[in-house]
Amino acid sequence: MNTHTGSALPTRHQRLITWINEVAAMTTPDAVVWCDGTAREYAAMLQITQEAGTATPLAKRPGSFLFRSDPSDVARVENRTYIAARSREAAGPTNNWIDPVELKSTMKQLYRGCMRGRTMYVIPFSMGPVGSPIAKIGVEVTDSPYVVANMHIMTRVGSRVLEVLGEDGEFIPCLHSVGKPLGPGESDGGLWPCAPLEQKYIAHFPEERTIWSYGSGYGGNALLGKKCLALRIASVQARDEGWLAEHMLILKITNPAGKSKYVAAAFPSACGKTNLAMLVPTLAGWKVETVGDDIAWMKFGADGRLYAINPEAGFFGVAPGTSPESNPNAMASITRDTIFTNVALTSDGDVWWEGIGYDAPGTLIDWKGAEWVQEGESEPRGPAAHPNARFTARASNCPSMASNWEDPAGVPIDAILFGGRRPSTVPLVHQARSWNHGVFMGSIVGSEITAAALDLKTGTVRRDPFAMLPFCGYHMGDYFRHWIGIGQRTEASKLPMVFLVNWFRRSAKGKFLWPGYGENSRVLAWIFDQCDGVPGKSIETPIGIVPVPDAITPPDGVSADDMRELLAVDVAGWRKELADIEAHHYPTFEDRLPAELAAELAALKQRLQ
Ligand code: GTP
Ligand code: SPV
Ligand code: MN
Repeated sequence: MNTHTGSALPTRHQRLITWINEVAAMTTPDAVVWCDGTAREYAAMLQITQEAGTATPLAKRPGSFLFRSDPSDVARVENRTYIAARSREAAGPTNNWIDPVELKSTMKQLYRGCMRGRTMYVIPFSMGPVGSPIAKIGVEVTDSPYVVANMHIMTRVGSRVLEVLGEDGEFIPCLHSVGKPLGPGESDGGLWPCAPLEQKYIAHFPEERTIWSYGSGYGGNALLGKKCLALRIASVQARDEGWLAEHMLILKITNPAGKSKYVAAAFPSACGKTNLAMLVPTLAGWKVETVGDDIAWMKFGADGRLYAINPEAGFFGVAPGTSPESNPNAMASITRDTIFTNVALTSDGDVWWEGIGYDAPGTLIDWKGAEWVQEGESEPRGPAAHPNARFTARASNCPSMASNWEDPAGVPIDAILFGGRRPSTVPLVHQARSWNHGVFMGSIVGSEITAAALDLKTGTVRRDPFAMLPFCGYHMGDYFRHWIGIGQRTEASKLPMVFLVNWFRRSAKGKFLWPGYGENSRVLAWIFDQCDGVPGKSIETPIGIVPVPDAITPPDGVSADDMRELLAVDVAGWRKELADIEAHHYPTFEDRLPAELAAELAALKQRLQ
């Protein structure tokens, strides 16, 4: 660490220094610290937060800490997230828009003096391996030591980034404040600092490639390399430069013969990316390894294929539902050096959450800091862990990482999966007939809303095209067009095959028909063979290519009837689906909806007659 006042600056990048000075003049912190990314600095952040009473060390997990956020600051806030492009049209119908000049003036008033009583940290970070040609550099300014520690895990932070930046390299300025200035002698009193909802702004200025975030300390609102830079800003750059920045996991799958393929999959928030990326196959002889669990940047290689890299260095994973049974690799990743947020605390200094695989050991402290016991309570109480409770863990601690996960050249993608939580209509798996049909599939994805966004009603199905609804930095109709265009830039045989999957079909009684998790390897194996053109495994149907009845062996507990239901083409359901897309979804994009997608919709309607 390097204090602004004491020693020399760690950079001679004049634009960066000028920006930092401007921000400091506006926000008036007590001190400015340039982060160097060292283990010592990480330890110092945890020391500071421990002393402030916001971090609790976990006796059972070395180097690990629990944070409890303010109950109002537990997830992304989509209706406070803005794409402040110069024109409303550029942000499109699916993004919140404010005129950038107006938004800056509003936010500058909030930023004025907002770091009083706090230290301002300057975090130079790289998305992607430091110095690699595909990596992007950001500099996050924040008044939250929690954010500094999380950025250490999620990105590559430190002096090496400044070296690469040199004296005039490109960087994306990311300004963040929790929005809670302190008066003289005032402290946070052990509470998580943040601003009230109506003062929260997660703002993106796509033409300037700048991010301003105010008022929240949580996840994607505050760790600005993730959704803000690597998706919202990067999607704009990707559009301009002919590549893809996507809300996708990346996995490597190896069949019993030792042949490997790479799969990228876009599912909406809290719909199974981390779990699929770390899957332990139940199918004998198959192996899955992890490249990334949330974000993929895909570019064409010299051979005309799409290559993907994971720009992150860690996981910000959903805790509830994570157990040794469902995701042993995640459980192994979080045994040490992990930051837990909004999980429950046990009396012996361990963590607990709903779905961890065993009963709560005695009385817990729940995510709100209150005593909590699992049973025998007369008063109804909420869950011990918030449904969007998260762990922040280093990828390097995850046993399933592929040996080449940091290869700057990326990995060649054989298959792209789309999916979401659909209780009905959408079968377990079906394959697109062509690239454009695959883009159509991505564009119509619907999913039940989860707890990953604070301000939405969980459980209701909404359209979440490409799982990018909250993350696309420009007009979604143009984004669809960009995807169509990607398919025209190379030979069809070099494009990934596209599939739509659904692990979340429910029976009439409301139970999941498919056990999911490791059993999803059965579906991955079918996808693998489809990519290899193995004959006899599939048939054409009106909605696309589906497995023949015996191509996927049902796992234990799934009857032949269940299997038929999982793979059936529900003609009546699809007609309703298409009517909804035609009446409510596609009209949203007006004249920016690519003709190719309107044609796919018409052709599918025709096939379902
Ligand atoms: P974000 O980090 O928000 O982008 O989420 P994600 O897409 O990585 O989702 P994640 O893998 O963390 O899963 C979210 C929730 O879905 C967890 O509670 C999981 O236990 C549950 N889940 C994941 N995979 C499956 C599955 O195959 N079947 C079922 N029924 N639940 C699953
Ligand atoms: C998501 O919501 O898709 C996440 C969590 O991955 S956050 O980082 O908060 O965006
Ligand atoms: Mn995500």
